[in-house]
Formats: sequence, structure tokens, C-alpha cells
Amino acid sequence: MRRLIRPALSGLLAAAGGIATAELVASLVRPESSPLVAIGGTVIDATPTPVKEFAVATFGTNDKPLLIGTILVVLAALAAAVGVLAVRHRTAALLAIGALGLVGAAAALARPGARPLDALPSLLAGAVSAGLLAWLAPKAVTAPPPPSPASGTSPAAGTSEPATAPESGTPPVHETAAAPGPTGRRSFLVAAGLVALGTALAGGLAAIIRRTGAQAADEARDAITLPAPADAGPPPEQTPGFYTPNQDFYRVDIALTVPRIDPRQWSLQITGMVDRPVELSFDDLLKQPLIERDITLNCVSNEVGGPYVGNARWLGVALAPLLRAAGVQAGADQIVARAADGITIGTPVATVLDGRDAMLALGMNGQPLPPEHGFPVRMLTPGLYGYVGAAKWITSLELSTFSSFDAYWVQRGWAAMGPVKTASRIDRPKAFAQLAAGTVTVAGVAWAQHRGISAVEVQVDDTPWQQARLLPVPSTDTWVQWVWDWPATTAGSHTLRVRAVDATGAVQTEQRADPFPDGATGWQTLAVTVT
Ligand SMILES: Nc1nc2c(c(=O)[nH]1)N[C@H]1C(S)=C(S)[C@@H](COP(=O)(O)O)O[C@H]1N2
Ligand SMILES: [Mo]
Repeated sequence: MRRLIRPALSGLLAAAGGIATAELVASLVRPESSPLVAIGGTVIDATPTPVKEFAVATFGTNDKPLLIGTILVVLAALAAAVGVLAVRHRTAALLAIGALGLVGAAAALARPGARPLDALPSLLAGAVSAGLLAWLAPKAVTAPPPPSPASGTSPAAGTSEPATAPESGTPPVHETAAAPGPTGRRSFLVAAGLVALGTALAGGLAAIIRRTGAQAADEARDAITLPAPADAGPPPEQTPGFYTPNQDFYRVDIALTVPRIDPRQWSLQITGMVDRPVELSFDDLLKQPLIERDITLNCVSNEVGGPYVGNARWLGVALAPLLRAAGVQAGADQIVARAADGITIGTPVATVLDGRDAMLALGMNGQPLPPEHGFPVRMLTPGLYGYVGAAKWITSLELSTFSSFDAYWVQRGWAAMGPVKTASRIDRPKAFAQLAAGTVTVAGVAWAQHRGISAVEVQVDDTPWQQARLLPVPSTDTWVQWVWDWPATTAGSHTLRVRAVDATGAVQTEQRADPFPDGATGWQTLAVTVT
């Protein structure tokens, strides 16, 4: 086994050197061209939807560091194996490492929105790793030293290396027979040290360059003063909990690293089936008359009672007038938004033009959009799930048709149309709470964006449904907070159930459905104990 340590280490070091080189070049070319990011993105895209759902549900936003970590562990294992392979089959090992580089390059080129130059970091990673391995491998295995004249029978490595034997506590026989002699060992250690140093330098430099880019974007964001809206809409609500603070707002996206976009280098193209394609800078958008609206956003992946819903006050440019100015051509029924993380999101043209406050949002709860929520500009379409109406980090809007193009999640089986389903949630008491007998406040939220909520009802065990009190809302586009005072007098275990009625009079369905393919349904039920 010990004979394998150095070969495995040379494989690891060669791969680390190659990857660090790639990260350095990627930080100069384009962060998305990093082999780790490209392979990670490919794994995410190839992961079957149920597994993805499981990962999001189990690990939340930590699913991404976990993925990168897993890829690194797999790469490390492969690299060590290739290093060992190099002992006997040097050429095969070098070809294997080169092939890994090609896999990275293929992944980078297959990413949505890829450019030819994106292959460069991975190709370099392969070439540099192969070169390093070719250099390290011969030093990791040295032919047994010639028999020492001093010891007749045994190769007696021990006698020629008096310093190591006592240290390692290993009898200086057989074991070290095939190991490099002192010169070989020293030259391996020196070479390995050099590669490690080079790797650390390249990796460190890549991190610094990346951080500098992110800092420039953050500074540009900090320097933004959002203009006052020309149309502020209804005044802000005062009820605690109505707005979700930015740092608590749920986050769902496919981005492995949050895109850090410098608004001065950003522009939005409106292209495709339009008479007058336009390109707008961030400043162009700031100069437009802005609207400010309260809009609730939720994810199609949210389970009944789940956390992927939030409500914010958004500042932005109304999308309908922009589209009309560009001249939407007859037949165009889908807006395909493209974004910095490579996603495509398809929104119905008819929905955006039907008078609702679909917007290009620049501000969230009085701040420029946080990077996590789409800085510098995202789309919002009240009444649609995020995956069909709320593209973050947008770079272009292409007027197109549903019959000619399936957006990212639609390619993966999710519904092309994603109107939100009526839903309600109990936020207190919590499931399995122990409650003192008396009046218990039962409260939560209910939403049916753009239709509105007309009633929320609560049921205890199998007793009749009770009307909850609804708190005021500015429009039909937000969730509604509801409260019901439960006279909880009977000790024991009880079941609480909630359902909403939308403003068309339709009662939220009791029928349980999974989020896939167009949103979960069913009544939330929880058990509590009165003592
Ligand atoms: N660029 C980009 N935009 C995106 C996504 C994404 O993966 N990439 N995810 C969508 C989904 S599925 C949802 S639910 C919302 C979530 O927005 P939030 O993270 O700001 O809450 O963003 C939408 N916009
Ligand atoms: Mo979503």
C-alpha cells in the first residue's frame, strides 16, 4: 500500500494544479467557463426531477456547496487512481487525464449561452494536469537502488537511509525495497512541493480576481440611489409579517454561484418577434417612469404548508409598455427570458399584456435587488409561479412562440403554463405545539395572486369550518394574512385544518397533488395538543 502513496499523490497534485490553472483562466475569461461550474451545472441539469426535489427539500440552498464538494471528492478519487495507473501504464494515465479535460470542455460548451472560449479552461486543465503527471510520475516510482555492497543479501535500504527507519518505526527491510532512494525521494518531494506551491498561488490568484470582480459589482450596487416611483400604488401595509425581509426571502434557482453583475457592464436586449429590437442599459431603465407594487412570489416546488413563498414591495419598470414600444409581432405568444446563470424562462405574452403589473424589477423592499434575488434586474409576473414569470439576472427577452421553444423547466417536464394555485398556510401554532387551554390564536397566510382571496376557513377536528378574519391588502397580487381565535377548551390532541376561497368563489381543493408538474394542492393539516 505504501508504494501507492506517492503515485496517488502525484495524480492528486497534477489534477489540483490543472484545476487551479483552469480556475485562474476562468476568472479571467468568464466564471461560468470553470470546469467545476460547468460540470456542476451539467450534473444539476441531468439530475432527475424527483432527486432534485429531494435535494432542495433536504439541503435547501446548501445543495450547491454539497454538489461542488461531491464533484471535488469524485475528481480527487479519479486523480489518485490515475496517478496509480501511471506507475505501470504512463500513456494510458496521461490519456485519461486529458480525457477528463475534454469532459470539462464538452460540459462547458454544452451549457446554455456557452461561448467557444469557454472550453479553454478545461482544455488547459487537461493539458497542465497531463504535463504535471508526466513530470511527477517518474519521480514517484524509482527503480530499486542497486544492492548495497555493505549488505550481502538484503537491498538494505535501511542502512543507506539511517534517518528514516527509526522515525517511521518500520523495520528497515523488504517494505522499502521498491521505494525511491534518497535522491529519488528528495526530487519527488521537491517536485511535489513546487506543484503544491504553484497550485496554491494559481488558486489564490483566481480567488482574488473573482473577489475583485464581485466587489466591483457590489460597490456599483451600493452606489445606486433608486429613484422615487412615478406611480407608487397603494401605501405600504403596516401589519407585521406582511412583507418578507430580503434576507429571509426564500431563494430557488439553478445558479451554482450567485451571479455578481456589474450594472455598468449590463444591458437587456428585447429581440425576436418584435418590429423594433431594443437594447437598454441599467441607466436607461432607471430613467423610465417607475412603478412600485406589493407582489407575492412563490415557487411551483412548494409543498403544502411549505416555505417557498414571500411577499415584497418591488420597484421596477412596467413591462407591457416596453413590449408595446418594441412592437410585438402577430403570433408571438411566449417571452423567453435568458439569464446570467443560463436558465430560460418562458412567460405568456398575453399574461404580461393583460393589464397586470408585470415588471422588470430593480428594487426590493426599498433596496436595489439583492444579488441572490436577481441584481441588477429581474422579471416579475403577478399570478404566475417563479419558474414561468420571475427570471432573475435577466440579460435578454426574446419574443417567440410556445410551439417553437420549451424553456428550461418545461424541457424537464414541468407545465409550460404556471398560474399559481390557491393555497393557505398555518404559521401558528406550530405542528405538535403544546398549548395551554384557553383562547389560542391561529394565524397564517393565504394566496391566489391576481385572483385574490375572499375567505379563509379553519376547521378543528371534524367540527364545522370557521371564518378567519382577513387583514387588509393593497391588491389581489399579494398574500392575505388571516387570524382566527380558537376557543381551545378541550384538553387533548386536536387537528387544525385550513382552506381558502379565491375571489372567483372557488374553494381551495382538498385533493392532494405533488408539486410536479404544475404546483401542489391540498389542505394543510397539523396536530396540536391542548393541556
Ligand atoms: N435566472 C434565474 N431566474 C430564476 C430561477 C433560476 O433558477 N434562475 N428560478 C425561478 C424560480 S423556480 C423561482 S421560484 C424564483 C425564485 O425567486 P427568488 O429566489 O428571488 O425567491 O426565481 C425564478 N427565476
Ligand atoms: Mo420555482
